[in-house]
Amino acid sequence: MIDIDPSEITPEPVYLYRRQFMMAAGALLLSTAVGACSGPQKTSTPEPLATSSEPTSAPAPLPTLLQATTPTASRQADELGGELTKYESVVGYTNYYEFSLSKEGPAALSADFKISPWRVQIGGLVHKPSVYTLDDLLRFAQEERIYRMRCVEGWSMVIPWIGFPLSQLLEQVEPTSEAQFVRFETVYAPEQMPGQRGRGFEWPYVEGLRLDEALHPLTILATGLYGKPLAKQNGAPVRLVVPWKYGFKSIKSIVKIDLVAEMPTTFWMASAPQEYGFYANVNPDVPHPRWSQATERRIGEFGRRETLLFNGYDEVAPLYADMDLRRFY
Ligand SMILES: Nc1nc2c(c(=O)[nH]1)N[C@H]1C(S)=C(S)[C@@H](COP(=O)(O)O)O[C@H]1N2
Ligand SMILES: [Mo]
Repeated sequence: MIDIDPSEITPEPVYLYRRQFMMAAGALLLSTAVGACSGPQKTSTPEPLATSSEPTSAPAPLPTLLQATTPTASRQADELGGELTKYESVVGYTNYYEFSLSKEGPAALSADFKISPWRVQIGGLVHKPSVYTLDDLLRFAQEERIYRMRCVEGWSMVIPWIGFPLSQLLEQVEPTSEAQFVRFETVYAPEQMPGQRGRGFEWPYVEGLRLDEALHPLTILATGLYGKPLAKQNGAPVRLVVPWKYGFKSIKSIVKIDLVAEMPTTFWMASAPQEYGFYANVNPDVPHPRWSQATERRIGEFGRRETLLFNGYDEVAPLYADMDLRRFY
């Protein structure tokens, strides 16, 4: 459905991680750069790899990100020149309300959170409802994406994610013609997540995208960052990343994805409808009731920077051509 070269997505070269099944060790290797001028043998085409529902005759040893990647990012900045946020900050300053309302709490409080075995159930308005294990998800070619992340609280980071386009997964389950939205759910595990035992929120955390947003090539499911598997406090083992929307849309530790006909009510819409809408596109001209969105603090920098419409990802503007962007959605 979507067949787009990574060089069309970001102006700078994108380095792809590819699975090399012919390698004896089956390790995931850092492959060649794919840039605007790369040759015809480039690696942008997703490999037609087996999914859980398809039998494989000779199962190769499954590579995993744990044995796979380099501990550093392949580049040091985003395409606008913004330096990568330090790894220590990305894993140390987090929002994960299931574990803690503080930024520093989730790292320690998630230490015993069980991320294996892990299953993501995909259903609703699809022709092929499926259950994917984490290894199934890691069969999609993993690539690095350096994205800005802008929290609605007014801070931002630049993070080198590892993951794959959500569109590839959605194409495998074949949404029906009635499907208009995608609904995502975080695991519900109150015995492991102290925040889910408290009151005031409706657990589990739920997020949603319009189907065309979900299929946009910038939208990824992330399984790692900085060349390593995701830390638990960052949403291990698999989370959404939608870089042109406020960070709360990028739901962590996903166990369920449903294609639906109606706009889903998200965790934040249910918890504070006056403060949060469904779309939540980064927009410096539309203030949140408690925070101006005109500027942001880049973690690790002094002073503030101007916030960019769509967080600087102008290519998504056509998705909203019919919407009044000054309205709070
Ligand atoms: N399940 C879940 N997902 C979540 C959150 C959360 O509390 N629970 N916080 C969101 C918010 S507000 C932000 S800004 C990002 C933060 O991602 P990071 O902590 O990995 O930087 O995760 C989002 N995803
Ligand atoms: Mo956030």
